[in-house]
Amino acid sequence: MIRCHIGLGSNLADPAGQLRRALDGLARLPDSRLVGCSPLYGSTPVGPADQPDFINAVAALDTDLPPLTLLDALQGLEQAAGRERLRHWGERTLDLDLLLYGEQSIHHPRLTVPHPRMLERAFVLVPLADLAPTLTLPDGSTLASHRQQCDDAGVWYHEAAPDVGHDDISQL
Ligand code: A4P
Ligand code: MG
Repeated sequence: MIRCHIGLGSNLADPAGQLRRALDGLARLPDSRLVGCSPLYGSTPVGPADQPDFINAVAALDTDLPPLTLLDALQGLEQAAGRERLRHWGERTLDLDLLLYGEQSIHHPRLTVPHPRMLERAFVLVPLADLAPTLTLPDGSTLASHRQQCDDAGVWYHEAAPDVGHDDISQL
C-alpha cells in the first residue's frame, strides 16, 4: 500500500462535522485503510477575506487505489457533502486535496502531486507536521524544514484529533 496524505478543509455548514463525516467516508474507501488524522485546526481564510474561518486537518490513508481513482473518490466525497464551487479560493462545505501520494511526483492535467500550494500554506503544514513530523518530500526536502519556515500566525488549535481507524484496525 502507498501512504497518502489528504488535506481536509471546510468553512460552511458545521465545518468540524463536515471533517468528521469526510473521515468516515475515507475510512470506507475500497482497498484503503485510514491510519490517522491530525488535530482539527482553525485558520483564517487564504484568498477572499470576506468568508468564515476554516477548520483544517490532514489525514493519512494507506491505499492500493491508483492516484486518479483516489482523486475521483475524494471528489465523490466532496459532492456527497453538497459541495458547490462558489468562487476561487472561496467558501466551501468540503475540500479534499491529495497532498502527497507516497514519495511520487505526479503531473497530470487533473492531478498535481505534491499539491502545488501545500508548502506555502500553514493550514496544511501545521496539521501535517503534527501527524507526520519525520516526512520527506519527493524532492528530498524535509517537512520539518518547511514547517519551521512557515508563518503560522493564522492557524490555531481547535480540538483533539478525531478517533479514526478503530473498526479497520480490529479487522486486521
Ligand atoms: N487538482 C490538481 N491537483 C490536485 C490535488 N493534488 N488534489 C485539480 C486535489 N485536486 C487537485 O480543485 C480544482 C481541480 O484541481 C480539481 O478538479 C482537480 O482535478 P477544486 O477543489 O475543485 O478547486 P478549489 O479547491 O477551489 O481550487 P484550488 O486552487 O485547488 O484551491 P485550494 O488550493 O484547494 O485552496 N484557506 C484556509 N484557511 N483553509 C483552506 O482550507 N482552502 C482553499 C482552497 C483556499 N483558502 C483556504 C483553504
Ligand atoms: Mg481543492
